[in-house]
Amino acid sequence: MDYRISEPVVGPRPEDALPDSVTTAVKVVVVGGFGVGKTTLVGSVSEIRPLTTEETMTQASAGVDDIAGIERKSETTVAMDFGRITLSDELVLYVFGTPGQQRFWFLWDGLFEGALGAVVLIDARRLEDSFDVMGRLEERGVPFIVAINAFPDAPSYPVADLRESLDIPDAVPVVDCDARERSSSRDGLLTLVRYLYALTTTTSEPR
Ligand SMILES: Nc1nc2c(ncn2[C@@H]2O[C@H](COP(=O)(O)OP(=O)(O)O)[C@@H](O)[C@H]2O)c(=O)[nH]1
Ligand SMILES: [Mg+2]
Repeated sequence: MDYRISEPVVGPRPEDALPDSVTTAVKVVVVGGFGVGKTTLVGSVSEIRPLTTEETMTQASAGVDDIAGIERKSETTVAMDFGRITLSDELVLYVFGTPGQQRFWFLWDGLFEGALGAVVLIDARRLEDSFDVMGRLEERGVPFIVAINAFPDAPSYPVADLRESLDIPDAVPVVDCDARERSSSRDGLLTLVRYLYALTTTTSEPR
């Protein structure tokens, strides 16, 4: 067979290089139920082309992934999303998105290794999906903030009610977010970073 190299091998793009000033890299995870907007958030916020492993939903997940209310979604993330955002001259965040469905929990061990914290992304139309995710983060001792993703027909609960129904500790920040907006997604990540920083500088327990 005749093999020819038709394209030069493409190396990293110059814009993907980290500035020399960066001294700290922090790994964080975006986690949440099916279709809450994890891939959207990582994609909107990432300054490098995000890595996303999406696979068309098959019959295998029919009835397992509940698509009531999100009928147009035909893809679900099988493994993870990955992106990067430079928050200051010195600080870069590596953002991993991972599914919250219980059948993907086997991925969590590797993915959370070295992660300083998590954003729990929530669709207010399906609050119940986030219980398991937050419970599991608490078990693992991973600090997290909660971001309510803005879906047009989602009920808008007062934050106090959300805290109560989801049993979110007072110290844990709860923010609104539009995962499609870079600045909003960035604000969500900044909230997490500030919270993590506050945890390291206070003596009190986070919950
Ligand atoms: N209206 C609205 N739609 C969103 C938002 N974030 C995500 N979506 C849509 O919701 C669907 C599921 O998002 P996706 O990021 O794939 O969810 P994932 O399963 O958590 O990765 C997609 O069709 C997105 O376009 C948001 O903030 N607002
Ligand atoms: Mg996804």
